Amino acid sequence: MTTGSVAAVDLGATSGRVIVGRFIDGSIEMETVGRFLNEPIQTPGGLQWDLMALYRGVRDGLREAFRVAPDIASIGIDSWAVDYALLRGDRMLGTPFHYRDERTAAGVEAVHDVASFEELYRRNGLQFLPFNTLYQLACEQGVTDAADAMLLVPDLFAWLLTGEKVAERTNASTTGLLDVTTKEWDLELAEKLGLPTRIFPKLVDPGEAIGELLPSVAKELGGSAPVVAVGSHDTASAVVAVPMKADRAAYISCGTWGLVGVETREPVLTDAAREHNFTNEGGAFGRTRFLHNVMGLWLLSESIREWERGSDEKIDLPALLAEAAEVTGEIGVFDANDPVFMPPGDMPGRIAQWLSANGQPVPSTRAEFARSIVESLAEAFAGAVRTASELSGIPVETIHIVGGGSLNQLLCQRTADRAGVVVEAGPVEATAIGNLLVQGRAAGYVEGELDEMREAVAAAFPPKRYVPASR
Ligand code: LRH
Repeated sequence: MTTGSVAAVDLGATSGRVIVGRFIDGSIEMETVGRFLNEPIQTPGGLQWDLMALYRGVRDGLREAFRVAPDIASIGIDSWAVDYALLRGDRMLGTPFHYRDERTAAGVEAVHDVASFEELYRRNGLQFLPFNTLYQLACEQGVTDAADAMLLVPDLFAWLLTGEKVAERTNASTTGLLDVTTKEWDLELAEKLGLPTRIFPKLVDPGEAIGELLPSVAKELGGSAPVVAVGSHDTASAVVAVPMKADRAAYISCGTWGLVGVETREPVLTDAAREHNFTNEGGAFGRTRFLHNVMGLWLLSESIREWERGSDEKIDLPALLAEAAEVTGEIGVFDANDPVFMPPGDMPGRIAQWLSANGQPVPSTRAEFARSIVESLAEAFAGAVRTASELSGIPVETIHIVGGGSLNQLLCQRTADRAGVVVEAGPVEATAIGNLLVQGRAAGYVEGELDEMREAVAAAFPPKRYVPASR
């Protein structure tokens, strides 16, 4: 059988969607049946996700999915990485924190007192990011003591829908507590950090069934289907759908973050990889996502939020980018990897301060700020591609940009120019497509291995080509 439908729940840092994918003899059609905002909330305890609002959006979307496609074979859920809720039995012990909450500095210190970054890298292969789950958990001693399970965000939704508690492996690889070699929980490290080993649920791989919808949920949604694990880390799903030849290409999954790297068969755990702060995250189909986190479109969206604050004005992004493309004269380029840009707040102010402190021209108009952001991202992307290639030994003939950033023509062109490599842009919906493909394969609607799936993506969503200006 090669015809059938599945539903993808794709949760991003600013919005969530539910998408029905129909596989018809090798081709794939997508219909967005639910869309909702993701609006984190500052509480006295810190910056937190509005989990119940998201869950309402997920349920409304799935209800619509069952209405338009009553026979969906499965549901797959992906979201941003690292964040979690702790549970005791069937009670959540608090609302998940946002990874941009600044409480983790103390956690970093506590963890590094017990295990150096060198030791951690040998064990988990992860780049240092202050919000990696292990640092967050280190801030929550009293709560972890009371908990009997930790569920990452997509697994949390799977539990809400099915009652089953599991940990999908690609996302578990972002916690810092998964052994990069065995791909099992590193319980020895957990014990060393004073974390109860009982909180780490059974690991499942993309394609594995998690469970049927709870009867009460099925009744409310007007249908039933199993929840199936996908690359539940959104970046893992996106990389599945990069239409690349992995032995000679790099990818940039560009949304809130720019995840820049290559796909390898084995982790790269050299001193040089550690020194360049490159990560080895688990990919679907047993691959490794060897990449670096660059700040991404967050720089732009957070600037826009600042400009719109306190007024009714809505900034038109395409118009702003068109103006940015016309900016002439010297443009300041800042380090898009600088952690100073991580927390929410006045982004243009921080950019201006960085540029002025580093003797660079400071933008004076919004278009100039936008151009400075695009140039700085393109520079950071080009640098990270070069480093990924050197560290992995993979020659990069093409850079694929997928996700929202693939629609930003100025960014695609300037990345091609600064890297001196052809950029192929799209698909914009890579994450949802990767989610759907893994489910389609599990259901028997999609045939072939990863390479063939990527060829099918390229045929269904032909990428847009950007040739470097110097060529
Ligand atoms: C992108 C992403 C990224 C993580 C970050 C927390 O959405 O999952 O891969 O590093 O969010």
